[in-house]
Amino acid sequence: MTHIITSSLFFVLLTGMNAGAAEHQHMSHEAMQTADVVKTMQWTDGEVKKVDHKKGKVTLHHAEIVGVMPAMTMAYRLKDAAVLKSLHTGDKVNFVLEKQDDAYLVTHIRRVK
Ligand SMILES: [Cu+2]
Repeated sequence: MTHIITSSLFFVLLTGMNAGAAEHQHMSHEAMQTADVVKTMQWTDGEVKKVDHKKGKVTLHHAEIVGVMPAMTMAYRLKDAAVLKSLHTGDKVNFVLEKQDDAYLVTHIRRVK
């Protein structure tokens, strides 16, 4: 008799633990979805101020990037340095930044007319 009571108590404990684990997984999944939203491409308006082929950098004067940095003029490295060839001082552009380590990298850039 004592043995049966002990077993059912043990069963309740196990069930409780499983429910807790399921809830935790669900919370992690929601956190992942939030991270995906942050990664969504954010196009910013800018103007090319300088193209530095030696350093593989483009200096952009750009509008505020909400949550990232205020409007400023700043030199950026490009993910694909070959794109520099198609950029010229004075070009009006749209671009997307991606944070890599401590630097911001231009992953996408297109001229706007
Ligand atoms: Cu900046």
